[in-house]
This record gives sequence, C-alpha cells and structure tokens, in this order.
Amino acid sequence: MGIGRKVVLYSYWLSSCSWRIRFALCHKGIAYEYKAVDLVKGEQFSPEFEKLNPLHCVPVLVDDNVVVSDSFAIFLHLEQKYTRKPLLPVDPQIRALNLQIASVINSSIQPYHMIGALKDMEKMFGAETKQWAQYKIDKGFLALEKLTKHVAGTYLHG
Ligand SMILES: N[C@@H](CCC(=O)N[C@@H](CS)C(=O)NCC(=O)O)C(=O)O
Repeated sequence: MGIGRKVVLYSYWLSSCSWRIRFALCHKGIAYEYKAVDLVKGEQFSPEFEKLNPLHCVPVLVDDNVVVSDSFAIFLHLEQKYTRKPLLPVDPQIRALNLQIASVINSSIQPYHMIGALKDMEKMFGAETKQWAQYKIDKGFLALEKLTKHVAGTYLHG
C-alpha cells in the first residue's frame, strides 16, 4: 500500500457478504482496518453509518476517497484497482460463469436470508414467508449446482 493510503472495511462476523470481501482482501494481500458494525444491536441504523450506506447494510469499503458498498461492487472495485493476484479467471467463458455465479448468489439467494428482509416479511405477511424464502434459496442453489456440474472441483468452480 502507498504511504498514507488507508483501507477500512465495515463488516460483521455473521455477514456472508462481508466475508466475501474479507476473502478478496486477504487473497490480494491488501492490509485494512476492520470496523465491526453489530447488526443484531442495530448499529447499521446509526446516523453515522447511514452516511456510508443509506441501505443500512455491510459490507462497506472505504478506500482512500472511494466509499463503496455492496459486495459485488466492492469486489469489482478491488479487482480493477489492485490488479495483482486477480480474483477473476482470464478465459472469457470461465470468467463469465464466475460473474454469473456471484450475481446469482448476490441477487437470487442471499437477499432471501437477510436479517432485515426476513423480519420485515414476517411482520407484513406472517411466519410462512420463511418457507417461501427457503424455497427461493433452494431454487438458487439447485440452479448453481446445474450451472457448475461440469466445472465443480474442490471449490464450486474448479
Ligand atoms: N447485496 C448486498 C447485501 C448486503 C447485505 O444484505 N448485508 C447484510 C449482512 S450479509 C446486512 O448488513 N444486513 C443488515 C440488515 O438486514 O439489517 C451485498 O452483497 O453486499
């Protein structure tokens, strides 16, 4: 890292979205300061945190003068700025599949088990919404299994 440059990750230990970024930072060897936001205590709703992410979610990355939230956007920011040890494969077809997998997890699986969303849905539509969420999550994972049938190895993709 350059002199004076500082990377800060707002995170929570139970947050799978934040873990994605912790893995990426670790893989690329980027030193960072870890700031815990206790989602169970509701610290994501504090006025200070709202300035960083009006959606009240971790992860948020502050990288010098760049403030970016949402793991997929953070991931792409890191990949473009810190080119050493790339996270994405070079082959266009394999890279496209990796991006697709990330997008499926980000938009078709994880939102259904987000603490805030589950609480809101339960309040509005009753406890059965959890079964609906489970159904959607299963559907997402089944799709991933089919998508990666020919490439899965030790990890989901090789
Ligand atoms: N699409 C976002 C989702 C972020 C998200 O759902 N974060 C969760 C933790 S994994 C959160 O902060 N939830 C707070 C809440 O639900 O109140 C991402 O990938 O970063």
